[in-house]
Amino acid sequence: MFASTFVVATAGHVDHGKSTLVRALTGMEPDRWAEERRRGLTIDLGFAWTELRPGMTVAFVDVPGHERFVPNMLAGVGPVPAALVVVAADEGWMPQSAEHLAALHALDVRHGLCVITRADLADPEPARRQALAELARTSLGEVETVAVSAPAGTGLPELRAALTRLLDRLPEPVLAAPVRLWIDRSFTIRGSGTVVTGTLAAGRLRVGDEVEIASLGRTTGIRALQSLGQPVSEVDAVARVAVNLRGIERHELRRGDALLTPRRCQLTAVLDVRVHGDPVADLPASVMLHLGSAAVAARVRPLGADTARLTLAHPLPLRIGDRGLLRDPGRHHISGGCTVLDVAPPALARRRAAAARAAVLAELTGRPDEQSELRRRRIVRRDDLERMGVAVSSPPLAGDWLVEQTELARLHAELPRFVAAWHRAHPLEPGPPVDVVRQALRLPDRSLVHALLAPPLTTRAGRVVHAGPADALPAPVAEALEQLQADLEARPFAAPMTERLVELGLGPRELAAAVRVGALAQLTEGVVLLPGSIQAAATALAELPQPFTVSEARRALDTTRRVAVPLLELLDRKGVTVRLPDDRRRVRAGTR
Ligand SMILES: Nc1nc2c(ncn2[C@@H]2O[C@H](COP(=O)(O)OP(=O)(O)OP(=O)(O)O)[C@@H](O)[C@H]2O)c(=O)[nH]1
Ligand SMILES: [Mg+2]
Repeated sequence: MFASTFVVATAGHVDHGKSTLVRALTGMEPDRWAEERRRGLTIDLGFAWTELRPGMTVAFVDVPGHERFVPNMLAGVGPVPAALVVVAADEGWMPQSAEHLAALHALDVRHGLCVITRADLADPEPARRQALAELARTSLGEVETVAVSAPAGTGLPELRAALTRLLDRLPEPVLAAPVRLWIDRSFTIRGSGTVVTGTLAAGRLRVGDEVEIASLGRTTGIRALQSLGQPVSEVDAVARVAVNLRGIERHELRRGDALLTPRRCQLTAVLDVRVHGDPVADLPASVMLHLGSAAVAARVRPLGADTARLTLAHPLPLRIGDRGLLRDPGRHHISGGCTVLDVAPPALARRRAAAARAAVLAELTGRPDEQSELRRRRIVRRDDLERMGVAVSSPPLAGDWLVEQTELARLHAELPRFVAAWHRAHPLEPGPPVDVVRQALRLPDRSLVHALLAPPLTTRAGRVVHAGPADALPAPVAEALEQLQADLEARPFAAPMTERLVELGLGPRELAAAVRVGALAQLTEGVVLLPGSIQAAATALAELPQPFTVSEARRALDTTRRVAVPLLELLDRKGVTVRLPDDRRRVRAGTR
């Protein structure tokens, strides 16, 4: 058995016996305030519980039926996945029965029971028939019904049995999930400080855990925990919990705030939703969004036929797939439910952006899906996706950066193309700085450039370069090449003489290897230069008055005919220079 407690909210018209029923089932008083008991009217949420069988407890969140207290009712049912719809036998289906059912439907509550109360005052059958017909049209669908009489105690054993069957069908909580505890009450206990209560729907809380307070963006420690009136050191979902927090004043927290596993939930004031219920075009420009135990004013910007952007008066900790309710408080009208599609949507700057956005939203399901999010976001941090409620399984490319597959293929192709183009534009530099590559590929982080590099590209001294041939050659050859590089620093076109090559241990085999990996450019037998020198020669020759003779070229390059003649012939073959009938040459336009 996964969890020992389940939470069920009551619902129904004022005075239909919700609190009386909870009292009869639990022996506890759900009307906590003296004023409630004096007036015989529930004003705020009440909490009570009873063990149905060993190891299975049901906790009730008892809500007020009076239409003035609908916001309190919504805070009660918001975080709870099951409902007990209460209808009095002697009054039958009433306006608040309908409004409460509309709220449950908007919130997509799928598990419930229908209880016909006050069965001692009238035949329960007509009320039962009507209630069942109303419920059948909603997310609750077909439910069991039980008729009870609180004073006589009739029907209570049957109700306990029906509740047991209901709880057996409820989905099991995910204990590994991050905590988001919607606060429904906060109070102070002398000597202990601030205590908040709520329904823990998923995850686990322990004394000593750090929790983030959504509205404050601040973390604090859990000093003590209670569940169902008992002190506990840890508590698993599903549970009613009271959390004693360190260093928090009572006025800093209120209903609608939330305790979170730190850094695991996205706080957002802008979200895109799918609306279920009234057409989006009929929504008022400003509504109340009820979600969890929170109620926050929201501006509505219609996007598609059933999608809209909501801008909240203050941010809430939200995830993809969260279900909320939209209400027009002026008209006392529940407009419908809404499913959160995106908690980090792009800004809509231009008019056309809204239409494009509507097309994107039309495809979204509200089920957090890694591949769908990756496709739209291309590159995203794993933490950010997880904060939105997405379970991530693909490995990050670098750090915690995830890159979508086709985007990855595009980047792998684009990076060498960019580096090659950059080389053409900057022939004398070893390669583009990493940050230049990052910007050109529109990557959010330099670590991604490093991760995208594949041989022969690598980084050296903060630049993307072709893997140095020195990396691929035997150590003695690589060392000899480094010395050669030093020799040629001052006079890059003074090719080493045979004696120097012998001295460096660069025989024909070593030279051939160096040429093969591109570490040396061979002009002719035994005449080698560094590979960059060919491009440098072209650049230098282009600066001469055109056309020029071999001697003029030799002087410009500060070298001898042994090098100048084969070098010019190589440039002729590459099409960099053109040899004229009088043996002079000119640099072809456009090759600089
Ligand atoms: N005869 C009879 N009276 C009942 C029964 N259940 C409730 N009542 C009476 O109905 C009245 C309203 O009961 P409550 O339990 O306060 O109703 P409620 O639904 O909690 O009302 P709100 O919370 O204000 O919406 C009280 O006077 C109860 O004594 C019942 O089974 N039989
Ligand atoms: Mg009541």
